[in-house]
Amino acid sequence: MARTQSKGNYLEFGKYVTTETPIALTIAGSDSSSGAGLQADLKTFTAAEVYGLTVATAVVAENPLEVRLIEPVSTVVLEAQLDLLFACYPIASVKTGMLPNAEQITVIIKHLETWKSSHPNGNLVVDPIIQSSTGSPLIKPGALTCLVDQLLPMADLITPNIPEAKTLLGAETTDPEKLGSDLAARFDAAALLKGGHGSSNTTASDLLITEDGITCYETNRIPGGHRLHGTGCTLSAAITAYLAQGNALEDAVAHGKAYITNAISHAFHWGPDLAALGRPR
Ligand code: PXL
Repeated sequence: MARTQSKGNYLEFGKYVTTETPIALTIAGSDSSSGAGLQADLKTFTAAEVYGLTVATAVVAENPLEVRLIEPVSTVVLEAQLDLLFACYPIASVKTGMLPNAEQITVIIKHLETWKSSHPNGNLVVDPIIQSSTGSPLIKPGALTCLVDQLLPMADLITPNIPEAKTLLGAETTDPEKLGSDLAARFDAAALLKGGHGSSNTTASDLLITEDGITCYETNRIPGGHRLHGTGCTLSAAITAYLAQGNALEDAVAHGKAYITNAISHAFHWGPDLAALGRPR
């Protein structure tokens, strides 16, 4: 595919960005079923009244039952998207989701370093996606080291579920408090341990660990909620949106938790095995 020429001076263009609406960027895979990935992120940004930008890392052909095929985009395509968006928009917060390989992660880190140096208040939320809810790997095994050693130390907030936290730390424990504290200490970042995979049948607790301590966000478990895919992506995206609006981390997480609980309560059900997160009201 031919590349088009640059059409102008983007620094000049940036001067005319006058909107008050905060802008959030997701760097993630495309989920054809729109439950997870950048479709989930964009829907969430929009519902939270933030303007959402999307950089696609991969096309994932899937439905709620099966991941059939994954096509990572080339680093050339990735870099063109990142170049154009970072050059033009005043991005307040960035979320990363599915990052399929180390080459992509290296390119993304380069852009995030430049963004962070010019946006000291910008927030980077890293949702360390390792596999789909149907069990398909979404990152090459060799790229995990790059994610852990290079991207996670740049994050302001890391949002794993318990299995992801165990893999990132190479830990055996399933204790969310221990996993969260170890992540926060190792990466000098806040960690939100998402409780969807927790042991309780009645409550869903997410634990936020920061240098100020531990906050538990607990709601009643909504029957059938665990069958919806994209709940983790949606929670992290909601937090990213609320951070872009200028909320403090603890408040952004509280609003994000309310958002995902509401989206699960209003899930769409088309059949016994076919459901999706709904639109919060
Ligand atoms: O839910 C994890 C996830 C994230 N990103 C993409 C996905 C999935 C799950 O399938 O497809 C693109």
